[in-house]
Amino acid sequence: MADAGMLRFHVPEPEVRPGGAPDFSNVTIAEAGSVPRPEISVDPRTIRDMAFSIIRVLNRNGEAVGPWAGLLSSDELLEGLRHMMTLRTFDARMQMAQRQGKTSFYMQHLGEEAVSCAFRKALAPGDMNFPTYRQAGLLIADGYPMVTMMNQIYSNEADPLKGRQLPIMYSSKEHGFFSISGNLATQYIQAVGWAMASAISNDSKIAAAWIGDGSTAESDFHSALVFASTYKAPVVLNVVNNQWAISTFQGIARGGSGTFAARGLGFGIPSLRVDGNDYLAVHAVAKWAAERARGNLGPTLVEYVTYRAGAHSSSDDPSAYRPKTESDAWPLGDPIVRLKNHLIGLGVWSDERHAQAEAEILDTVIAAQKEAESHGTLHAGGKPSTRDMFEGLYAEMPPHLRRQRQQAGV
Ligand SMILES: Cc1ncc(C[n+]2csc(CCOP(=O)(O)OP(=O)(O)O)c2C)c(N)n1
Ligand SMILES: [Mg+2]
Repeated sequence: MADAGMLRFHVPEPEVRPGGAPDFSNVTIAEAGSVPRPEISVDPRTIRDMAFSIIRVLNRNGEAVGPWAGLLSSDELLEGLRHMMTLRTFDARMQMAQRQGKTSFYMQHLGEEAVSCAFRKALAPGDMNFPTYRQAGLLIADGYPMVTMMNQIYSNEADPLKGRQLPIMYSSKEHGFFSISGNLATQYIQAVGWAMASAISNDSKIAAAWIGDGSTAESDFHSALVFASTYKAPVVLNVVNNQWAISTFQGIARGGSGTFAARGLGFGIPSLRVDGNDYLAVHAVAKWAAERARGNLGPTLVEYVTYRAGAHSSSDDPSAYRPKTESDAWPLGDPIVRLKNHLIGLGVWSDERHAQAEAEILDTVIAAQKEAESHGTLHAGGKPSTRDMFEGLYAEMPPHLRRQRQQAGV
């Protein structure tokens, strides 16, 4: 019974703090293959329970089971494995480069590689992602050159963005990767607006919005859902729940809604949760949502349940706010290990081939790094020219900028 009288302020607390034993007993995980796969034209009111379950394809034995399985050939899965391994190796090298002072900043994807790598494969050419800083797999899986990514990280003379963006904030229209903005949640309103424009102009391209668990607390997230829902915008609304927003646990932004997917229900948006560490499940759900968008059926909200195994960024030390062994206790495992085991089970992969692929990928990443470093790093070698700072923004440069350029003597 509620007690009247003195009010108490409620602040959600994580299950454990540093020094405690990791505890994920509150994470309820559906058995692989147990969640049905509805038709894309399903009435959203009949699938509300999907916002509280987790769609999974790979079971504990590494087998692909259930109605969401069977979409990808073994060659496509081998390619997916290579993309995730490449992203992980790229991250490790760039994290090291940051420690060596070759760049000021880096952000890793450790443990979350399946989300962006598998999602990319559900899109068509011309579709547009509005990503955050933790979806570089969208570029890797689309064949964007790693050297170009590194040039951007080093802000060197070959940086396509000419040193004007924070390292890792890439941009590539050709690869459907809208310029990353550090202002989180802006991606949601922009993606929905872009999708609405695509529909208004009777185009066939769809948009994908990206946000982390913590950033769903921003009002942009909620405004975007209003527009997406009202105008049935052709957009996939992705929420990457990696359990943490820097040092803030996901319970703060989630509040009382139970899950992040459940946020979509009040808007009548079909809302699904998926095992974000299961390459096959991520791809299958992304495909389902993309088909709905392309078929004029409107938006879908997808929550990827995953875990940020690494630090938030090169400026962060997670041991200050969570147990050191928490990532080992994460019940959904590691996305690379799980796909590797699945492929071994299919008889198309082996531990030996995996080790060989790791070595080959490392060679490729190091070769790309050497090439990028020949164009300069943060403190050494070539830099973008000061003149570049004034270019590329206005078709006709306004007088005040012309004056500033003159003052700079460029
Ligand atoms: C609008 C806005 N507020 C605050 C920040 C500072 N900030 C940068 S990352 C971050 C945490 C975001 O967490 P989450 O959305 O869960 O994404 P994740 O880093 O876990 O991928 C915050 C608060 C920001 N970049 N933009
Ligand atoms: Mg997060």
